Amino acid sequence: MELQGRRVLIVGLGQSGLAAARLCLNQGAKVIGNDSRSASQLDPAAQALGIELVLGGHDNAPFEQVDLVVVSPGIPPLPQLDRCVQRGVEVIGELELGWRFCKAPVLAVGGTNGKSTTTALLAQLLLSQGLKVFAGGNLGSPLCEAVGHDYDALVVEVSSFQLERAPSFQPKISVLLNVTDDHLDRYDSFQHYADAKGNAFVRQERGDFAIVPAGDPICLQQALRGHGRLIRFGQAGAAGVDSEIDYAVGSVGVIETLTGEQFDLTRSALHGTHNWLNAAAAVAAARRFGAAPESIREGLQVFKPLHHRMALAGEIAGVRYYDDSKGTNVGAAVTAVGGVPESRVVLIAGGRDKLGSYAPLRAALEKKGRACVLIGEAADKIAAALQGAVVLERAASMDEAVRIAAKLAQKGDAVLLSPACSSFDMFSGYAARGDAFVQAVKGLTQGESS
Ligand code: UMA
Repeated sequence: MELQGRRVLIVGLGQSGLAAARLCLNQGAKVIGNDSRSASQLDPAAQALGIELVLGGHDNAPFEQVDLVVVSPGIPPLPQLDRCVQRGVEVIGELELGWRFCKAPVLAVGGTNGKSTTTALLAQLLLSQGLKVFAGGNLGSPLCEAVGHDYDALVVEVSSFQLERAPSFQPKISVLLNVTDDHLDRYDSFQHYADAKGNAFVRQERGDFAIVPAGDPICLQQALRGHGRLIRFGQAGAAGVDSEIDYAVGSVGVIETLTGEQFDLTRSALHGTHNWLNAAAAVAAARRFGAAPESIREGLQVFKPLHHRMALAGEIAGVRYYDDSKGTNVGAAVTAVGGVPESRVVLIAGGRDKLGSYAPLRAALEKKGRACVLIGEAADKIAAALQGAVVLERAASMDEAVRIAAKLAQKGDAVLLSPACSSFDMFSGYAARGDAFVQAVKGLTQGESS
C-alpha cells in the first residue's frame, strides 16, 4: 500500500488512532486526526503528533476529501463512514492498516471470552520456541505498532470491532474460542456480531489453519466461511464430537490426538476447565505454527496469568476474593461463577449494560450463588432477571459492594467480581474497576487488623 503524499483521516485518537497516525506519518502521508473529545480532553500524545486536528465531534471532519479513512475500533458505525464508502473513499480499521504493512505471519485469536489469556499464552509458547514475538491487538498494543520491527510471529487478539473493516486480513492461523452475547449495543443482531468475529477466517487459504471448538456450530459456521484447514479442540470424552477433536483436554492437560503428545497443565498457573480449553487452543495454534513439544511444555510452565482475569485478590476470614473485572459480558460472568473452586459465590455484578440477556447468569447463580451485590447502571435490569434466585443487595461504590459482599459471604465461600457489564459508567476501564476491587479488599484486611 502506497501512502506517500496521500491524505489520511484517522477517526478516534486513542491507542489505535495514535498508532495508525504514526504509521501513516512514517509512510509519508498527510494525516488529519478527528475525535469527539475536545482539545483539553484529548490524549496529549495526539497533540504532540503535530498533525491537523478536528476535535469536538465528527461533523466537521473532511471525510470525503481524503484518500483513506482509518477508524479506531471503538468508533460506532457513523453515517459519515457509509457516505465515504458510497463515494469511493476507502474506509479501513486500524487492524487492516497494520496488516497491510506487517511482514511476519499473523496468528489471530478471537472469541467472546478467553481471548486475552489465550493470546498471551500462545505468545509465551512461541517465545519459548525462541521466536521473536509481538503480542497485541485488542490485548493492548495495536497491530500498527508492530510495523517496522523484525518479528517472527505476530500474535494478535482480535475483537469484533477490529474485524469489522478488515477486508484483506488473512491470518496464517485463526482461532475462534467461543461466541456468546456481547456488544449487542453495537450490533443489531447476534448473527452480525458473530459474523464480525468470523471475518478473521474469510480470506484464509488452504495453507492456513482455522482453529475452533469441537461441537460448536456457531464457530464452525464462521470457520467455514474461509478455506483454512479445520483444527478442533475440546473436552476428551465429549459426547458426539470426540472423534473430531484434534487437541483434547483430559484429566492432566492437553493431548494431541494425532501423535499422542501430552502437555501437562496440572503444574501450570491455568485454573478451571475454561482455561484448559483455552490452553488446548493455544497449543493447537503453536503446534500448527511449528513449535516443538518441549518448547510448549516449557511455555506452559512459565506462563503467568493476566491481571483482572480470575486473579486471587486476597483471603479474609476463610473467604477468597477473586478479581475477574475482565468479565465484561454475561458469558464471562457465567463461566467465572462456574469456574471458582468454592461451592458458594457472592457475586459483584453490574456496570454499563450491553443489551444482552442476564438469564444465563440466573441459572449459574441458582446453582452456586449465595448472593449478588449489584452496582452501576445495569443494576435494575440485572435485579429483574435475578429476582428470587439469590439474595440481592445494591451498592453505590466498589468499596460499599465489597463491604456488603464480605458480610453476606460465609466461611469457605468466594466473593467474585465478574460484572457481566462494561465499566464505563463508573470507571475509566475494566482495569481501574479491578484495581478498585483489589483496594477495597485490602481495605477489609486493614479494617480486620485494626
Ligand atoms: N471516540 C470518538 N468518537 C466516538 C467514540 C470514541 O471520537 O464515537 C474516540 C474517543 O474519544 C477516544 C478514541 O475514540 O479518543 C478511543 O478509541 P477506541 O475506543 O477505539 O479505543 P483505543 O484506545 O483505540 O483502544 C482500542 C480498543 N478499544 C475498543 O475496542 C473500545 C482496546 O480494547 C484495545 O486494547 C486498543 O484499541 C489496542 O488495540 C479494549 C476493549 O474494551 C480493551 N475492547 C473491547 C472488548 O475487549 O470487549 C472490544
